[in-house]
Amino acid sequence: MSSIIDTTAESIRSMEIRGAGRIARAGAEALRGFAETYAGNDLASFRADLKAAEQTLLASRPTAVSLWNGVQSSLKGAYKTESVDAARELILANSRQFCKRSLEAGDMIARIGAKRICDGDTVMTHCNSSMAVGIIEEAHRQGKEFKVYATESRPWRQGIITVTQLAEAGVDTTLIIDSAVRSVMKRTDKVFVGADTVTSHGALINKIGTSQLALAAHEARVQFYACAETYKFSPMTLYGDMVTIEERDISEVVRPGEIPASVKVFNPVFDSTPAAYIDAIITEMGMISPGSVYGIMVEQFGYKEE
Ligand code: RUB
Repeated sequence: MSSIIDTTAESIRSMEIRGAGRIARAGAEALRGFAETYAGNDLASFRADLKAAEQTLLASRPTAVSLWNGVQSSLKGAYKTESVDAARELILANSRQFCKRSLEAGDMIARIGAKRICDGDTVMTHCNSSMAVGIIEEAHRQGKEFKVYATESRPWRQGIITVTQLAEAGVDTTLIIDSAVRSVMKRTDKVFVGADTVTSHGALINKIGTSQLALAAHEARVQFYACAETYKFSPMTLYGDMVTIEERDISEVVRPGEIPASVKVFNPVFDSTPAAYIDAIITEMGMISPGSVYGIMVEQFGYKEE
Protein backbone atom coordinates (compact mmCIF):
# COMPACT_ATOMS: atom_id res chain seq x y z
CA MET A 1 0.00 0.00 0.00
CA SER A 2 1.18 3.48 -0.86
CA SER A 3 2.62 5.21 2.17
CA ILE A 4 0.67 8.41 1.50
CA ILE A 5 -2.59 6.44 1.70
CA ASP A 6 -1.61 4.73 4.95
CA THR A 7 -0.27 7.93 6.49
CA THR A 8 -3.37 9.91 5.57
CA ALA A 9 -5.75 7.19 6.78
CA GLU A 10 -3.87 7.02 10.09
CA SER A 11 -3.90 10.82 10.48
CA ILE A 12 -7.67 10.83 9.92
CA ARG A 13 -8.23 7.88 12.29
CA SER A 14 -6.13 9.50 15.04
CA MET A 15 -7.86 12.87 14.42
CA GLU A 16 -4.61 14.62 13.59
CA ILE A 17 -6.60 15.62 10.51
CA ARG A 18 -10.18 16.27 11.60
CA GLY A 19 -13.34 18.13 10.64
CA ALA A 20 -15.51 16.87 7.81
CA GLY A 21 -14.26 19.28 5.13
CA ARG A 22 -10.59 18.74 5.93
CA ILE A 23 -10.83 14.95 5.92
CA ALA A 24 -12.60 15.08 2.54
CA ARG A 25 -9.80 17.15 1.03
CA ALA A 26 -7.16 14.97 2.73
CA GLY A 27 -8.73 11.87 1.13
CA ALA A 28 -8.76 13.56 -2.28
CA GLU A 29 -5.16 14.77 -1.88
CA ALA A 30 -3.97 11.31 -0.78
CA LEU A 31 -5.41 9.79 -3.95
CA ARG A 32 -3.65 12.49 -5.94
CA GLY A 33 -0.37 11.56 -4.23
CA PHE A 34 -1.05 7.87 -4.85
CA ALA A 35 -1.68 8.48 -8.57
CA GLU A 36 1.30 10.82 -8.95
CA THR A 37 3.79 8.39 -7.43
CA TYR A 38 2.38 5.11 -8.80
CA ALA A 39 5.27 3.31 -10.46
CA GLY A 40 3.81 0.37 -12.45
CA ASN A 41 2.13 0.29 -15.85
CA ASP A 42 -0.05 -2.78 -15.50
CA LEU A 43 -3.68 -1.66 -15.56
CA ALA A 44 -5.11 -4.61 -13.62
CA SER A 45 -2.57 -4.17 -10.80
CA PHE A 46 -3.19 -0.43 -10.75
CA ARG A 47 -6.95 -0.93 -10.42
CA ALA A 48 -6.48 -3.44 -7.60
CA ASP A 49 -4.10 -1.09 -5.76
CA LEU A 50 -6.47 1.82 -6.31
CA LYS A 51 -9.38 -0.18 -4.88
CA ALA A 52 -7.29 -1.01 -1.80
CA ALA A 53 -6.35 2.67 -1.40
CA GLU A 54 -10.01 3.69 -1.72
CA GLN A 55 -11.07 1.18 0.92
CA THR A 56 -8.29 2.16 3.32
CA LEU A 57 -9.27 5.81 3.14
CA LEU A 58 -13.00 5.13 3.51
CA ALA A 59 -12.41 2.91 6.55
CA SER A 60 -10.51 5.63 8.40
CA ARG A 61 -13.62 7.38 9.79
CA PRO A 62 -17.15 6.16 9.24
CA THR A 63 -19.57 9.04 9.84
CA ALA A 64 -18.69 12.00 7.61
CA VAL A 65 -19.99 11.36 4.09
CA SER A 66 -17.77 14.24 2.98
CA LEU A 67 -14.84 11.79 2.99
CA TRP A 68 -16.80 9.36 0.79
CA ASN A 69 -17.75 12.17 -1.60
CA GLY A 70 -14.18 13.50 -1.70
CA VAL A 71 -12.85 10.03 -2.52
CA GLN A 72 -15.56 9.19 -5.06
CA SER A 73 -15.25 12.56 -6.80
CA SER A 74 -11.51 11.98 -7.16
CA LEU A 75 -12.02 8.48 -8.56
CA LYS A 76 -14.77 9.33 -11.02
CA GLY A 77 -14.08 7.38 -14.23
CA ALA A 78 -10.69 6.15 -12.96
CA TYR A 79 -11.59 2.44 -13.07
CA LYS A 80 -12.76 2.74 -16.67
CA THR A 81 -9.69 4.17 -18.43
CA GLU A 82 -7.64 2.15 -20.88
CA SER A 83 -4.24 2.93 -19.38
CA VAL A 84 -2.60 3.73 -16.07
CA ASP A 85 -1.50 7.10 -17.44
CA ALA A 86 -5.06 8.05 -18.38
CA ALA A 87 -6.33 7.02 -14.94
CA ARG A 88 -3.53 9.01 -13.31
CA GLU A 89 -4.40 12.17 -15.27
CA LEU A 90 -8.07 11.76 -14.43
CA ILE A 91 -7.46 11.32 -10.70
CA LEU A 92 -5.13 14.34 -10.58
CA ALA A 93 -7.69 16.55 -12.35
CA ASN A 94 -10.66 15.23 -10.34
CA SER A 95 -8.88 15.62 -7.01
CA ARG A 96 -7.72 19.15 -7.77
CA GLN A 97 -11.20 20.11 -8.86
CA PHE A 98 -12.78 18.65 -5.70
CA CYS A 99 -10.36 20.52 -3.40
CA LYS A 100 -10.85 23.77 -5.29
CA ARG A 101 -14.64 23.45 -5.15
CA SER A 102 -14.49 22.55 -1.47
CA LEU A 103 -12.53 25.71 -0.62
CA GLU A 104 -14.74 27.87 -2.84
CA ALA A 105 -17.85 26.44 -1.17
CA GLY A 106 -16.41 27.40 2.22
CA ASP A 107 -15.86 30.99 1.08
CA MET A 108 -19.38 31.21 -0.30
CA ILE A 109 -20.89 29.78 2.89
CA ALA A 110 -18.95 32.32 4.98
CA ARG A 111 -20.36 35.16 2.88
CA ILE A 112 -23.94 33.86 2.94
CA GLY A 113 -23.94 32.93 6.62
CA ALA A 114 -22.34 36.20 7.75
CA LYS A 115 -25.46 38.03 6.58
CA ARG A 116 -27.39 36.24 9.31
CA ILE A 117 -25.27 37.79 12.07
CA CYS A 118 -26.40 41.26 13.16
CA ASP A 119 -24.89 43.93 15.41
CA GLY A 120 -25.64 43.12 19.02
CA ASP A 121 -26.16 39.38 18.42
CA THR A 122 -24.99 36.64 20.70
CA VAL A 123 -24.02 33.54 18.75
CA MET A 124 -23.34 30.00 19.97
CA THR A 125 -21.25 27.36 18.23
CA HIS A 126 -20.26 23.80 19.06
CA CYS A 127 -17.07 21.77 18.61
CA ASN A 128 -14.84 23.12 15.82
CA SER A 129 -16.39 23.58 12.42
CA SER A 130 -14.42 25.47 9.78
CA MET A 131 -17.76 26.42 8.19
CA ALA A 132 -19.24 27.91 11.39
CA VAL A 133 -15.94 29.60 12.31
CA GLY A 134 -15.67 30.96 8.74
CA ILE A 135 -19.11 32.57 9.00
CA ILE A 136 -18.31 34.14 12.37
CA GLU A 137 -14.92 35.43 11.18
CA GLU A 138 -16.48 36.88 8.02
CA ALA A 139 -19.17 38.73 10.02
CA HIS A 140 -16.42 40.11 12.27
CA ARG A 141 -14.35 41.18 9.24
CA GLN A 142 -17.40 43.07 8.01
CA GLY A 143 -17.26 45.11 11.20
CA LYS A 144 -20.28 43.62 12.95
CA GLU A 145 -20.25 43.74 16.72
CA PHE A 146 -21.43 40.56 18.37
CA LYS A 147 -20.24 37.96 20.84
CA VAL A 148 -19.78 34.23 20.68
CA TYR A 149 -20.22 31.39 23.16
CA ALA A 150 -18.29 28.27 22.16
CA THR A 151 -18.73 24.89 23.83
CA GLU A 152 -15.76 22.96 25.14
CA SER A 153 -16.91 19.75 23.34
CA ARG A 154 -15.71 16.97 25.58
CA PRO A 155 -13.90 14.65 25.33
CA TRP A 156 -11.62 15.98 22.57
CA ARG A 157 -12.19 19.63 23.53
CA GLN A 158 -12.25 20.92 19.97
CA GLY A 159 -13.84 24.05 21.50
CA ILE A 160 -10.33 25.08 22.53
CA ILE A 161 -9.38 25.25 18.85
CA THR A 162 -12.52 27.28 18.11
CA VAL A 163 -11.99 29.86 20.85
CA THR A 164 -8.32 30.20 19.90
CA GLN A 165 -9.18 30.79 16.23
CA LEU A 166 -11.92 33.29 17.13
CA ALA A 167 -9.79 35.13 19.69
CA GLU A 168 -6.94 35.40 17.17
CA ALA A 169 -9.42 36.91 14.71
CA GLY A 170 -10.41 39.44 17.39
CA VAL A 171 -13.93 38.09 18.07
CA ASP A 172 -15.44 38.59 21.56
CA THR A 173 -15.40 34.92 22.59
CA THR A 174 -16.49 33.02 25.71
CA LEU A 175 -15.79 29.34 26.35
CA ILE A 176 -18.54 27.34 28.11
CA ILE A 177 -18.67 23.76 29.31
CA ASP A 178 -21.06 21.49 27.45
CA SER A 179 -23.52 21.25 30.31
CA ALA A 180 -23.95 25.06 30.32
CA VAL A 181 -25.62 25.01 26.90
CA ARG A 182 -29.26 25.18 28.05
CA SER A 183 -28.54 27.83 30.63
CA VAL A 184 -26.58 30.05 28.20
CA MET A 185 -29.13 29.54 25.39
CA LYS A 186 -31.36 32.08 27.17
CA ARG A 187 -28.90 34.82 26.22
CA THR A 188 -28.21 33.51 22.71
CA ASP A 189 -29.78 34.76 19.46
CA LYS A 190 -28.42 32.33 16.88
CA VAL A 191 -26.64 28.99 16.78
CA PHE A 192 -24.24 28.02 13.96
CA VAL A 193 -22.91 24.46 13.79
CA GLY A 194 -21.10 22.42 11.16
CA ALA A 195 -22.10 19.12 9.56
CA ASP A 196 -20.51 15.75 9.02
CA THR A 197 -23.45 14.44 7.05
CA VAL A 198 -26.89 15.70 6.05
CA THR A 199 -29.47 13.01 5.27
CA SER A 200 -32.05 13.00 2.46
CA HIS A 201 -34.77 13.91 4.96
CA GLY A 202 -32.79 16.91 6.23
CA ALA A 203 -31.43 15.49 9.50
CA LEU A 204 -28.03 16.80 10.56
CA ILE A 205 -25.29 14.45 11.75
CA ASN A 206 -22.66 16.42 13.65
CA LYS A 207 -20.52 16.35 16.81
CA ILE A 208 -22.14 14.68 19.81
CA GLY A 209 -24.15 17.28 21.70
CA THR A 210 -25.32 19.14 18.59
CA SER A 211 -28.84 17.78 19.08
CA GLN A 212 -28.82 19.13 22.63
CA LEU A 213 -27.97 22.60 21.33
CA ALA A 214 -30.80 22.24 18.82
CA LEU A 215 -33.28 21.16 21.47
CA ALA A 216 -32.31 23.99 23.79
CA ALA A 217 -32.45 26.47 20.89
CA HIS A 218 -35.91 25.24 19.95
CA GLU A 219 -37.12 25.60 23.53
CA ALA A 220 -35.68 29.13 23.78
CA ARG A 221 -36.92 30.14 20.26
CA VAL A 222 -33.33 30.66 19.12
CA GLN A 223 -32.48 30.30 15.41
CA PHE A 224 -30.49 27.16 14.65
CA TYR A 225 -28.35 27.02 11.49
CA ALA A 226 -26.42 24.05 10.09
CA CYS A 227 -23.50 25.10 7.86
CA ALA A 228 -22.73 22.49 5.21
CA GLU A 229 -21.19 22.25 1.75
CA THR A 230 -23.45 20.11 -0.44
CA TYR A 231 -20.81 17.36 -0.58
CA LYS A 232 -21.86 16.67 3.00
CA PHE A 233 -25.23 15.50 1.67
CA SER A 234 -25.35 11.72 1.77
CA PRO A 235 -26.55 10.00 -1.41
CA MET A 236 -26.70 6.69 0.47
CA THR A 237 -29.46 7.99 2.70
CA LEU A 238 -31.63 8.45 -0.42
CA TYR A 239 -31.59 4.66 -0.72
CA GLY A 240 -32.55 4.20 2.92
CA ASP A 241 -29.09 3.57 4.38
CA MET A 242 -28.53 4.65 7.98
CA VAL A 243 -25.57 6.86 8.90
CA THR A 244 -22.99 5.00 10.98
CA ILE A 245 -22.32 6.89 14.22
CA GLU A 246 -18.66 6.48 15.13
CA GLU A 247 -17.85 5.23 18.64
CA ARG A 248 -14.35 5.90 19.85
CA ASP A 249 -12.13 4.37 22.50
CA ILE A 250 -13.03 4.75 26.17
CA SER A 251 -9.51 6.05 26.85
CA GLU A 252 -10.74 9.34 25.35
CA VAL A 253 -13.22 9.63 28.24
CA VAL A 254 -11.54 8.16 31.35
CA ARG A 255 -8.00 7.54 32.50
CA PRO A 256 -6.91 3.93 33.19
CA GLY A 257 -8.09 2.82 36.66
CA GLU A 258 -10.20 5.95 37.19
CA ILE A 259 -13.50 4.06 37.42
CA PRO A 260 -14.39 0.53 38.62
CA ALA A 261 -13.65 -2.11 35.99
CA SER A 262 -17.32 -3.16 36.01
CA VAL A 263 -18.43 0.23 34.66
CA LYS A 264 -18.97 0.40 30.93
CA VAL A 265 -18.18 3.57 28.98
CA PHE A 266 -20.16 4.52 25.88
CA ASN A 267 -18.42 7.09 23.68
CA PRO A 268 -20.47 7.96 20.56
CA VAL A 269 -18.89 10.97 18.88
CA PHE A 270 -21.71 12.21 16.64
CA ASP A 271 -25.47 12.55 16.99
CA SER A 272 -28.46 13.23 14.80
CA THR A 273 -30.56 16.42 14.91
CA PRO A 274 -33.98 16.06 13.30
CA ALA A 275 -34.91 18.47 10.50
CA ALA A 276 -37.68 19.94 12.68
CA TYR A 277 -35.08 21.63 14.89
CA ILE A 278 -33.12 23.21 12.03
CA ASP A 279 -34.20 26.65 10.76
CA ALA A 280 -31.98 26.51 7.67
CA ILE A 281 -28.95 24.81 6.17
CA ILE A 282 -26.39 27.31 4.88
CA THR A 283 -24.81 25.82 1.75
CA GLU A 284 -22.74 27.19 -1.15
CA MET A 285 -25.99 27.07 -3.15
CA GLY A 286 -27.66 29.38 -0.66
CA MET A 287 -29.77 29.09 2.48
CA ILE A 288 -32.04 26.11 2.08
CA SER A 289 -34.67 24.45 4.22
CA PRO A 290 -33.93 20.92 5.48
CA GLY A 291 -36.94 19.85 3.38
CA SER A 292 -35.21 20.83 0.15
CA VAL A 293 -32.17 18.58 0.69
CA TYR A 294 -33.93 15.68 -1.06
CA GLY A 295 -34.48 17.70 -4.25
CA ILE A 296 -30.85 18.88 -4.38
CA MET A 297 -29.61 15.33 -3.84
CA VAL A 298 -31.74 13.92 -6.65
CA GLU A 299 -30.51 16.71 -8.93
CA GLN A 300 -26.85 16.13 -7.98
CA PHE A 301 -26.71 12.37 -7.77
CA GLY A 302 -29.85 11.22 -9.64
CA TYR A 303 -32.09 8.59 -8.13
CA LYS A 304 -31.01 5.06 -8.82
CA GLU A 305 -31.85 2.16 -6.51
CA GLU A 306 -28.64 0.20 -5.96
C1 RUB B 1 -15.94 17.84 13.96
C2 RUB B 1 -17.35 18.24 13.76
C3 RUB B 1 -17.59 19.41 12.85
C4 RUB B 1 -17.89 18.88 11.44
C5 RUB B 1 -17.87 20.00 10.40
O1 RUB B 1 -15.84 16.57 14.56
O2 RUB B 1 -18.29 17.62 14.19
O3 RUB B 1 -18.69 20.17 13.27
O4 RUB B 1 -16.93 17.91 11.07
O5 RUB B 1 -16.57 20.54 10.33
P1 RUB B 1 -14.38 15.90 14.73
P2 RUB B 1 -16.16 21.47 9.10
O6 RUB B 1 -13.55 16.84 15.50
O7 RUB B 1 -14.66 14.61 15.46
O8 RUB B 1 -13.85 15.65 13.35
O9 RUB B 1 -17.18 22.57 9.06
O10 RUB B 1 -14.78 21.95 9.45
O11 RUB B 1 -16.17 20.63 7.86
